Amino acid sequence: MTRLLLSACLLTLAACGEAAVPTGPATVAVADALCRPTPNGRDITGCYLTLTASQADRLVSVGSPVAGLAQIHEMSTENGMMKMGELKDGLVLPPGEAVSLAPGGNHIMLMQLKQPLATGDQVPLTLTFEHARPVDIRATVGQPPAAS
Ligand SMILES: [Cu+2]
Repeated sequence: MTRLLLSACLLTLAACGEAAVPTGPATVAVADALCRPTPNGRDITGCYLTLTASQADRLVSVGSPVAGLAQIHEMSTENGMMKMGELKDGLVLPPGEAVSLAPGGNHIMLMQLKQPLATGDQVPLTLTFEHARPVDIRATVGQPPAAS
């Protein structure tokens, strides 16, 4: 009897847990947006930031007026070589969990840059999500802290 009661309580708890998921408008908080200065003569650079979605969401695309093309990239290892490629289905954002795009991992790739990016510049980025409204941010240009 005790065991039965206990499992009934656990079931109720699980149900309560699910009901506690916020049902308000989907939002995504963006922090620590940073783009690397462009290497000499290159028209390509990487940007990093941290995304926290209020509900399960997905970063589907990125745009910037300073770049002809912006993609969400992932890093992978192939035959011992680091490679990067586009995340064609976007980047999954679990609810309430901070997802970092950081050196050595996922990043935003800006290509066909219309001007060089120097330390201290601001880069406007528009992030588009599956559920949340698009977010406009300004990333600061600078060197990311060395990966630990
Ligand atoms: Cu890349």
